[in-house]
Amino acid sequence: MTTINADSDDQVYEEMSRRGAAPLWRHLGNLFLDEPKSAAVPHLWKYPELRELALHFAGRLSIEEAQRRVIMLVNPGLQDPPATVNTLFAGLQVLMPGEQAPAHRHTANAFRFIIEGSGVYTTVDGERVHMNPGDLLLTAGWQWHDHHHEGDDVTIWLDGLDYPLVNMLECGFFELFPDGVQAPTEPDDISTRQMIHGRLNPVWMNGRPAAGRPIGNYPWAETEKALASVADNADGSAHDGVIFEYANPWTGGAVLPTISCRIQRLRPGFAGKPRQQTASFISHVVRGEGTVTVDGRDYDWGRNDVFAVPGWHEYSLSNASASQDAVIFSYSNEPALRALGLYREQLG
Ligand code: GTQ
Ligand code: FE2
Repeated sequence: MTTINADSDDQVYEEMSRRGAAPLWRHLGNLFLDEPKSAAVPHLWKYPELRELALHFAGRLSIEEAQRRVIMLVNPGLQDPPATVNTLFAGLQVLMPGEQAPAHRHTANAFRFIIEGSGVYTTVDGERVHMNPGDLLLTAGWQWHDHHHEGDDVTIWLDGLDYPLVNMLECGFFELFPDGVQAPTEPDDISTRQMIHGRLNPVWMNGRPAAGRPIGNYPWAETEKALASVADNADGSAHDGVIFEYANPWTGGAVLPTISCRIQRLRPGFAGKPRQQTASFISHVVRGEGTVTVDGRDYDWGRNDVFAVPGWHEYSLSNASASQDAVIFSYSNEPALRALGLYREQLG
């Protein structure tokens, strides 16, 4: 039995630490904040700068060596381990004609939003899913996937993953596919062709393929049709303009358990009201130019740029153009927060 000197608190604090204990009264302020304080900071990445870096390595780093040639978008406040916002990652992946990235799977959920290129597909659990600019492709956690480029142009897409959350939860698993490349076992693009109608779900498909990812690709043509069809007769949200969430056709909810993907149109002259939310999000500009104002600071974005807004920062979006729409793709961790009862927002 150890004895401690009851006359000296300092010695007792040291002994407390040796015994694997700590005084809550010295930690309260850090452990129970009045409100969230993000380690991540708001940040804007300019596409031309990232593209130049990506193409440099496309010319001299083989896909065999790189496995996946991805330029990570690292938040200045989240460098170790690197992440883009607290629970989410963004990267720009380059695939050159003739290349294929080895088949693998991971528990992290992933998607790709295509920026440029054609003639590319990803085989997802045996289904070849073709992609074109503006398409949203899903790879839910633990689905096998390998990328193939059979076209002639440089392909670049935005990767979104939730590995920062998965790793924080210490639930990360990764596996290489035994033969390197999956042989197709399903008709090409079958999940998209059967499921994209949204209001007409094929009953016999219920539960297959993996219920987590019923649609392989949300094609840009469908997305653009939705944006165009409400263009002139809906005001949308005062904060976000006309905004749609990509939906899982069976549940009507977010496309991945931890990630909500959205597309929004800011009309010419749109000036969004400010809001803040516990969810963190990352946005990719499909077209147009505008500004996101975060905590009073302006970040001016243009085509293909990416910006990150960590949770609980007040932000607003605007499109200063008098004639051009702005269209933005974004993804957030809102479903994860909602599932845990932690989603809050404050509307300005
Ligand atoms: O394309 O499978 O950006 O596994 C990071 C991890 C992309 C991918 C990333 C990945 C992938
Ligand atoms: Fe992957």
